[in-house]
Amino acid sequence: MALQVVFSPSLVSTARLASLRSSKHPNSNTYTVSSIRCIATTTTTDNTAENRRSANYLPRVWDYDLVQSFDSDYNVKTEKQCDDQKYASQVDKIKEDVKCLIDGVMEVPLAKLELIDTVQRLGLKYHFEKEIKKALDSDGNNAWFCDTLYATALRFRLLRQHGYDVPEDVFERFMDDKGSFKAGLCGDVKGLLSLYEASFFGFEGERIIDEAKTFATTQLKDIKGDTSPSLARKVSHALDMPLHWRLTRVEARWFIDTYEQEEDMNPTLLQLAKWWVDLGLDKMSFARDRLMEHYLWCNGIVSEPQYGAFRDMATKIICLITTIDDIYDVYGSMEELELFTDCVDRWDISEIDKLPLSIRTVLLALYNTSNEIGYWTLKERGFNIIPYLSKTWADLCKAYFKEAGWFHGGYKPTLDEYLDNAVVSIAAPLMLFCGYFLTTNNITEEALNDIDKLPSIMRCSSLLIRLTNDLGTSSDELERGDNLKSVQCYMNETGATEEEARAYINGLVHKTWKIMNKDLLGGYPFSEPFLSANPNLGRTAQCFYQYGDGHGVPDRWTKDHLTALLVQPIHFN
Ligand code: 0FV
Ligand code: MN
Ligand code: MN
Ligand code: MN
Ligand code: MN
Repeated sequence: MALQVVFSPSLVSTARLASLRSSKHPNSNTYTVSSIRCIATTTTTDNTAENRRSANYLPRVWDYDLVQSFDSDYNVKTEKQCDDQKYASQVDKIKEDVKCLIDGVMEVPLAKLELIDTVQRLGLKYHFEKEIKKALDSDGNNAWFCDTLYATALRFRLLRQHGYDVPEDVFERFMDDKGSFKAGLCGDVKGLLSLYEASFFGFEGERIIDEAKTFATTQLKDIKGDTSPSLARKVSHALDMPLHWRLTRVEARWFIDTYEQEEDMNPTLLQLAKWWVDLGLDKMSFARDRLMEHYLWCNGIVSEPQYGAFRDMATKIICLITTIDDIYDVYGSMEELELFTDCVDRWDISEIDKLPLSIRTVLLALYNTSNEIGYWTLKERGFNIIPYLSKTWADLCKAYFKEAGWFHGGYKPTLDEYLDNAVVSIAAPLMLFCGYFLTTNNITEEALNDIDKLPSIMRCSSLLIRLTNDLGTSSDELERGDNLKSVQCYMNETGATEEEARAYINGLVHKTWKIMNKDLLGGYPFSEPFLSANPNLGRTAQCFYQYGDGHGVPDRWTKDHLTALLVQPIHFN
């Protein structure tokens, strides 16, 4: 059915519009929003804000200045008149931590040598002279005989650098009878690089060290086999000029950049914090400001190091999702939501001035950010994803709009009717779709068409987040005014108590896992990491919502997870 709604916002009240819609269309499945055209004659303005509801969400718990201070951008912060004292005490704390590490007992002595090397390369040796000397003094000689080439050469280099007269024969056991380095070392790129840097600490007349330099240089110039991009970068940098010959400060600047590219470092997060603050949506008081939590979602969905591009861009998408969800659930009037939905559906920003400033800003952020991601995909993957991305956004907004209509019209759907829409309104299809095109080199129309139909594996994944979200968030949502969620739909439909309804929804979680377990056995034209993104999204949701709303209420277990994973990460490699 095509419905033409022509209204003047100043004349038709939100309530009347809502009741008009719900009385004519008790079953919202019978119309599509795309057929509605709003012709507004006046601009709605922020002045109507007096009537707006608020979700009273808590502010963010993460200080974005602090997140950005993980970067070396100290100057920017002084410009911003940030509190120097705060940074000074942070630096003192970090210095103390590093001193304790260098001073303390480490299970693996090699780890201490690596720490010393890192500190020096970062240009921070002068802070820790005493601790470094003490550590090297007590570094036992017995380790020489059990270590790898990498460790031996690293130890040799550090000791010689600090004035210890280590004999060159520590390398003898890596050589054959003829006095050449063993051929078996040729594939050990890390060891060769370490030997190369060590060989520049030779003395006159040291034959083994001369041989080490020739051998390592020759082998490194001709690396074969798999080398990670960051190791390859280090090799070419070393061949260009050995560490021992480089200016410390210049070297430190280079090393910071390289160190940031290491798999366990987080340049993505620094950039994201800059992006989010620049975008300004963190200032929208009605919406949740949850950058770090959104980044955690993306880490849960695809965690392999090489998919940073997914985590970067999908974090931006979830930031938008959450802000827009709050507009539909709490902030916007029905007529604004209708216009918003229509603009997204037409992927056309020519009418945005009819929206109040705050909502207009969010719409433009959605449009620009999505087009930027589309541009990246075109450039990197040779595929124009924008038509698919805009359709997926439109599907989401239509699902949001349907729920808003239910709420404002007082309509109570059955559980099935609710869930058909709610698997879309939880935004999992959009996130999973991003999980496909941001991790796949050969994007195919076949896969995109399958994804658009929400195949069982994606539906299960979406259902897991929807059900666990409803279990964790619906009490607060209903209190602040929102459509019935699965627990309440079931109660309304069956007369069950809340406790019974929760038990039933929990049973659905178990059932959904069983279906997905089967789906994971195969039959889809999808590959990794997209395949695993589906159960991973369910797992992430269960982590966020295990004890309540770990997304909307960010200061409890979610904060602990973020601290453990991002602020104090354990290195797995
Ligand atoms: C949920 O909030 C929320 F913020 C989501 C779904 C963002 C993260 C989403 C994905 C990783 C897909 P809320 O409980 O307000 O959502 P509903 O749909 O219940 O309004
Ligand atoms: Mn919501
Ligand atoms: Mn919602
Ligand atoms: Mn809602
Ligand atoms: Mn919810």
